[in-house]
Amino acid sequence: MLRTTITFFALFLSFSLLQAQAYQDCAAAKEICKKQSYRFDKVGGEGADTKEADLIACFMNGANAGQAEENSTWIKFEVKSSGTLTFTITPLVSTHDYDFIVFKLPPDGNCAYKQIVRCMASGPTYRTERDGPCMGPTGLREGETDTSEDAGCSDPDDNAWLAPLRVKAGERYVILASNVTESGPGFTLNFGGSCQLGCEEKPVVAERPKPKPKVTPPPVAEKPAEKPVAEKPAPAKEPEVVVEVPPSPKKEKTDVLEGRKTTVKEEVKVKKREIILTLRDNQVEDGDVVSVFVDDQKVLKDIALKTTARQFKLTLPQGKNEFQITVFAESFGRREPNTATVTIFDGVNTQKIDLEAGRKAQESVKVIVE
Ligand SMILES: [Ca+2]
Ligand SMILES: [Ca+2]
Ligand SMILES: [Ca+2]
Repeated sequence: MLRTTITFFALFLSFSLLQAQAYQDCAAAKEICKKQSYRFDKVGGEGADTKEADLIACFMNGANAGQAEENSTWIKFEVKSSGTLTFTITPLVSTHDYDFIVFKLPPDGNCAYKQIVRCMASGPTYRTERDGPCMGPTGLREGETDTSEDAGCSDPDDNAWLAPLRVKAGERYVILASNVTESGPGFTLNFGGSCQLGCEEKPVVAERPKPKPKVTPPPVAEKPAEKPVAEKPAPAKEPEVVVEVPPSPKKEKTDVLEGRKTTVKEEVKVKKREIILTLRDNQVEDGDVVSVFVDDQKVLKDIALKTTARQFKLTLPQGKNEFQITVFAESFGRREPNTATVTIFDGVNTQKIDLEAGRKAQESVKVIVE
C-alpha cells in the first residue's frame, strides 16, 4: 500500500498538471513542444466549435454517426527533426473508452485544412463492456501497421493501437483525444519515437561516422519521384497485409460500389492468382485514405496513402479469371479526387496504373489471370 502511494506520488510529480476542461477546440489546442508526459485531469464538453470533427470516416459506424469529438482535448505540436512518433493515451479511469484522431495541419496551422492521418474509434463491442481487447490504453506504437480502426472491435487488426507516424521536420500535427464514455476524469499522454518536437534539444540520434560530404539536392518533397518504386521488379519488403480474397457471390462486373459509379480504366494480365499490390499517393502526401475492392468485396480497409508505396498481398479466388480491382476513397486529402498509383506484381512483371477515386465516381483495373 505504501509503495503504491509513493509510486502514485512520484508519477503525480512527473506530470505537467494541466488545467481542467480546456483545449476543447483545435484552434485553442494545448501547444506542446516536448515528448514528455502530460496529464489532463478533467475533460467535458466539446468547446466553442462542436462541428470541427464531424463525418469522420472511422467513426461513421459508431453511436454518433461520424462525430469524433466527445469530451474532447486537442493537443498540437510542430516537428523539429524528422523521425517516428508514437504516443499512449491512458484513461485515468481504466474502464473509460478513449478514441483519437491525429490530423496533419498545413504549414500555417489553419485548423480548417487539417487532414486525418490516423483515426481510432475502436472500443467496446457492446455498450456495457468494460475490459474488451479494444479498451484500456490506446495510441500509436511500433509493430502496428493499421492506420484506422472503426467503432466496435470486430476487425482483425482491432486492438486500440495504430501504426507510428513518420514525421518530417517542420510539419505540424494536432491530436484530438475524446473520452467517449463520459465527462469527468481525463487521461495521461506520453510520447515516444525518434523524432523531436519544437523545443527539444539536439537530436538524440546515436553518433555515427560522418558521411562523406555530398552535395545534397534541394528537397523535392512536393513532387513524386521520377521513377517510382514500381520500376523494381521484385518487392523487397514483406507485404503489410496478406488477404485471401474469398470467392464473391456476384459474378457480373461491378458498375457501382457503395453508390459510386465505377469505370474500368485499364486491363492487366497476370500469370498468378497471388499478386502483390502496392498503393501510393501519386501527388503530395496529404491524408488520402482509401479502401480496395476486389469485385464487390472490400478486401483492404482504410489505407492511408503515402508517397512511398505500401504493399499488400492478395490471393485471387479460383473459379473465374477476371477480377475488378477498385480504389475507393474513404476520406479525401487536400485535393479531390484521390489519385492512387497502383502497381500489380505477379512474380514476373510489375504493372503500374494510376486510379482516380472521387465522391461520385472512381476507376478500377481489370485483372485477367492468364
Ligand atoms: Ca471543439
Ligand atoms: Ca477507443
Ligand atoms: Ca490495430
